[in-house]
Amino acid sequence: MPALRADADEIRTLFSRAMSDMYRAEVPQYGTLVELVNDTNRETLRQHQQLRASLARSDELERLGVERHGAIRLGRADELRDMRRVFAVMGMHPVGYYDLSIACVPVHATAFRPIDDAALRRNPFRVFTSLLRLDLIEHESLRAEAEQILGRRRIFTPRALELVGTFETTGHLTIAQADEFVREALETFRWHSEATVSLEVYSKLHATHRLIADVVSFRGPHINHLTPRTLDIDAVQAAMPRRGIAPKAIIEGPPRRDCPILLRQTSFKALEEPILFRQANETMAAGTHTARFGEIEQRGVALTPKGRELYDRLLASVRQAGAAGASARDYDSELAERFKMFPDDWSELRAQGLAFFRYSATSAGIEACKRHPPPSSLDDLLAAGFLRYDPIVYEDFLPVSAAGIFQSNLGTDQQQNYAARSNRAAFEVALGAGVHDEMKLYAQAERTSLEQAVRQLGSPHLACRAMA
Ligand code: OOG
Ligand code: NI
Repeated sequence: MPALRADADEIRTLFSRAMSDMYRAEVPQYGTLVELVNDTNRETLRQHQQLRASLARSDELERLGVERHGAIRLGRADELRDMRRVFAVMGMHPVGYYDLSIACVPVHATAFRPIDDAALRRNPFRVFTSLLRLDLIEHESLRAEAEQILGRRRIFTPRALELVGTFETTGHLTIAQADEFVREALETFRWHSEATVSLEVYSKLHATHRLIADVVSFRGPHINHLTPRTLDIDAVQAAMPRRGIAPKAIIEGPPRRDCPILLRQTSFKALEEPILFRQANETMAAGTHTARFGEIEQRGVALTPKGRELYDRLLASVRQAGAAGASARDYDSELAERFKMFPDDWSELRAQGLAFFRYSATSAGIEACKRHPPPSSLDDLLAAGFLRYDPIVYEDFLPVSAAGIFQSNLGTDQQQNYAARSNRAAFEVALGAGVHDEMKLYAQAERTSLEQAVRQLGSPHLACRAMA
């Protein structure tokens, strides 16, 4: 009998569960945060039946409990390439390019995540993956030293890479191989309380940029946070102190709204953890390192390029007004004020082409269309109640927010001035592949849903006309 095959969605779910268990054991505050988020989500769903119904229609209720993202930082181009191969086994592909040099963080990044609707419904696990840019470090001898240290490490176990090879040649893993793969892959993300460098080298790297010390001084890219998805981030932010967690001052992203857009995020401060450093004379020296933190997020509707342009413009105007450096209360009210320009009504968001939606045929529509030919324009179909639309959730990240998350955990004293030097081409060469364009993915999801819905109403010709 042939061995049973594991599908990519199953492997991803196994992996994200294993990662969550590992992080919960290593960082107990993460477990507390997950409990708080689960309690809040339960309460929010109880109070908002419409939200519950909409999430149920988009198959998002099921995924809510397992949904989370993580983040890692890599040091070498070939690490990024192999990471892409490892994530491919779990059905996760690079989407988007994020240049963090704009925020004085010497990395660029992508998000590995599932890309098709069915896979996203099963488990939308994502990993924000940064690659250190040593080219942004001016100090030449330090750059050479960092390169040399990074050059010696192997972040994947030989067996993990072997199983990736099996997947690439046969197109699948058996269930037994998948279990082994998850165990082996997990090793790469584990925390190491022993550094690979001496305390002196660590301090030198740290003085240049804390992030460089974090990437260069260890055997592998420890997962630095795991983020559950909440349905009410303000409620969780307010409740954190009562459970002994101290959140950062402001929530990144758009303000609170009736119709949530994109992504709002907040985090708790990174922990100072004991580390042993390997000294030149082979003795060990005790020190600490601060890298791991907790984060929560609330996801809203994905914006079209037009909507995103408006979001970026409004956010920039708040930050230019200097509110980012002001008190949290000033920042929040300034943000809310400026975003009054952004329609906060589902039908306006749709009519103005600011956000992406998933269409579905209503049962009343299906019944009616059996008796009479349906109206042929999209607006008429909606007005007649034959079609319904629900927001398509934003599955990606936001560079300005990511910069804020990075910085709150690096300490705001570090303000190197890297000119914005986005280098997507170099990133894709390192990755060994192009990154997917998230806008195309959302547009396609919207188009497919409309085609299906219109077909369900019984007229294949309608599809082309409704979309025109
Ligand atoms: C990644 C920070 C970005 C997010 O949610 O925007 C991020 C990091 O600190 O490595 O995770
Ligand atoms: Ni994050």
